[in-house]
Parts: sequence; C-alpha cells; structure tokens
Amino acid sequence: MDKTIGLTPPTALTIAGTDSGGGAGIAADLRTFATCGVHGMLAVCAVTVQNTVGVTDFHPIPPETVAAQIAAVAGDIGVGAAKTGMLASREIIEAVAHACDRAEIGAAGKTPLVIDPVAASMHGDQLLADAALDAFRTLLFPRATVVTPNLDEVRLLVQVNVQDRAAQYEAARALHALGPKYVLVKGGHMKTDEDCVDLLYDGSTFVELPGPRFDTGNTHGGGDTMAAAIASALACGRSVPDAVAFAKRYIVRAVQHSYPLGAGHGPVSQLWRVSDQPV
Ligand code: PXL
Repeated sequence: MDKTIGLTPPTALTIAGTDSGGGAGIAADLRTFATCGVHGMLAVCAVTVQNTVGVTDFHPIPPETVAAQIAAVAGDIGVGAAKTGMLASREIIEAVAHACDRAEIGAAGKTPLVIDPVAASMHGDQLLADAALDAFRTLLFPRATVVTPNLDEVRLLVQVNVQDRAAQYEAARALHALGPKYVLVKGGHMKTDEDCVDLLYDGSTFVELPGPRFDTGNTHGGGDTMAAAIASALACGRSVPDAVAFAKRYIVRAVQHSYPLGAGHGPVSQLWRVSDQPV
C-alpha cells in the first residue's frame, strides 16, 4: 500500500453566512482560503436565499449552534486565524464573542481575528439587524486584530461620511478608538477617487494602499474575499501589515478576473490563483 504525502496546511475559520448564489459569504471565504493553501473551516451563522439579483430571505442559525461550531473545530483541529462575515443578529454576535474568548481567538488569545462588519449586500439588502450594530462596536471591535469596514459600514458604525482622504483618516481614528489593534478603511466605495485607496491604521501609523479601480459591476463577495485573504496570510504567520498588503494584491487580481453571472452582479474570482488547466 502506498503512503500518503499530505502535510497539514495552515488553518483558518470563517464565521459567516451562506450565499445560495455561491458568490459571497462562506463560499467566497473557502475559495480564498483554498487558493492560499489554507485549510478552511466554517461556523455558519445564517443561511441566505439569494441570487445575483438580490437577497430575498435569510434564516439565522441558533446562537448556541454557532458557538458550538467554533468550539468543535477549535478544540480538535485548531484555528490559525479566524474571520467574521454576516453575523445577522445581536444574539449571534454575543455568542461569537464568548466562543472566541473560550477558544482564545481574538484579543484575549493568541489567534488573530479579522472582523469584517457586514451590514448589507451590495444591492442594499440588510444582512444585520439594526439592534446588532452596537454589539459590533462593543463586543467585537475590542477583540479584533483588524477590522475591515467599507465606507457604508463606516457611516453606520462611526457616523463619518467619507468623501475624501481627510475624512478617511478621521474615520480610521474613530474606528480605532473602539478598540481593534488595526483598522483597514477600504476606499473602494469612494467613486470620486481615481484609484481604490485602502487605509491601514494601528493607532500611530497610517499606511495608504493604492490599487487600480476597474469598471465592473461584478464585485459581489469582494469584501469577504479581502478579509479572507488577510486571515489566510495571518494563518500563514504573516504580520498584519504584510497580510493586508498581500490581501490588496489578491483582491486586485480577483476583481480583474471577476465575471458576469445571472441577471445581476457577478462575483469577484478567487480562481485567478488556480492554474488554468482544464478538467
Ligand atoms: O458580501 C457581503 C456578504 C457576506 N455574506 C453573505 C452575503 C453577502 C452579500 O450579499 O450574502 C452571506
């Protein structure tokens, strides 16, 4: 009998929602992990009913089941890095915060935690209960290694309406005051800017990460993919600035390779990192 040759890869956990269209959420996260050579694990928080046109319904998973998924993989496999996406409700956020503490994920422990504060889909469909915003601020931001809001999420979280670079800096300061180690204010939604400039801030130093802007509506899952790429690099032992720079290069290629699908918005493609050999 032949011996197997597998070496255990780094591991990462996504705590997020499903997208029946396969573009965003857990599907995007797992493809990102896989193309980064990382074994992906998942704690499902919500099941959405959606396609490329929009989200028509979602069902939150019981908070204790979310917490149990995190505990199950942390206690057996081990988590190299974790990220959160669609968390749906205040009760789920509370369960995630406590499960992460018990698993030593986030500020209280050794495992880096990326918080992508998903509030709505790119169609504007709500993915988070209004009452849950405060739980993001008070329970998850203080535990985060890095938070990755887009400009719509910045407006909801710290009431800063970012329309120029100065306001992007102001938003980074306001978000950092909520307790995360690093803040990444993504500039993609600032349509007046020729480039997409993301801003990384650790409380003392600002780093601007410029990237090209592509003329496409096919950016579904882009935020999820960027946060998952950061988590992948952290799982591989990179520092936060290195992980974010890697993720910026990753998302630029993913948007460049985005593709049309259905009648609405197509997804960014993680498959740029896979060789183009036919099956
Ligand atoms: O891209 C944000 C996002 C995250 N998670 C799920 C989603 C979406 C956007 O539609 O459906 C499950």
